[in-house]
Amino acid sequence: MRLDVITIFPEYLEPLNVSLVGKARARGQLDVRVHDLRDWTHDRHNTVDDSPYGGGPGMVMKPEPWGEALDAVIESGADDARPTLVVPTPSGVPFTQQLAVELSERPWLVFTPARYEGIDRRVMAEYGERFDVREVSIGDYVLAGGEAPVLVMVEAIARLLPGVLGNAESHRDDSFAPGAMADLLEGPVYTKPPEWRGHGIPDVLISGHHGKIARWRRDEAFRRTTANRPDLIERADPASFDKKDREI
Ligand code: 6GU
Repeated sequence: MRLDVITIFPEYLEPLNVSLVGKARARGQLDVRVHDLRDWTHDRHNTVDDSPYGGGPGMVMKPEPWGEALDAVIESGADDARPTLVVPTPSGVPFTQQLAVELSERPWLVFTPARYEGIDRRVMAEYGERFDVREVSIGDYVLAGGEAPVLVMVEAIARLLPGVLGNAESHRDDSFAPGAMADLLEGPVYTKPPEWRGHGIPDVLISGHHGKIARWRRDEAFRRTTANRPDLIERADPASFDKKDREI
């Protein structure tokens, strides 16, 4: 998969050299290219923003540098290659595991993290005529720019690519993954030592009884979801819960 990021803070994307994403790049599973938007400005001050039409606080990112940057990045691909444009904005659709899966199946993503009050609307209109443009938010809070959301989205997407996670089964029980535990958050986990600062581990986990362990994990997942995300229980298909869940 190819990923391009166009930003006025290329150094903000340095974490893409680390850990899972960094290793995927080193192995050639991910081709990540970070570009400085100011490379496509032509004035002495490398201006990327201006005051909003209609007045109001803050500044708006000018369309011309984004147009030149996007044209150059898109032209650097194969003749008929069409990237999906991912535009981080608190006004976008929610970034969910489902959207991460969908984006992980695309061959080429171009991220356009903005600062200030966002990018002149005409940029999305122009590229929306020829490409799939997705405006995406990572949650109901406002950040100073889209760079941190790009790090979040790239990590969620990269770990879904074939061969990137060491153990393909690691996806299986993810909170929000489809399957038997769909609609439930993951429950607690334990490792050695068996006693730490006076805290033991649940006996069932060393019982060797796989059926009882599965039931315990499901009960814990149900308990945690009820406590932390009652909205997920409300929204779930009632048929996905069995009689024992309801006893919790
Ligand atoms: Cl994608 N951008 C900004 N600036 N703030 C956000 C966001 C994105 N998602 C949630 N808050």
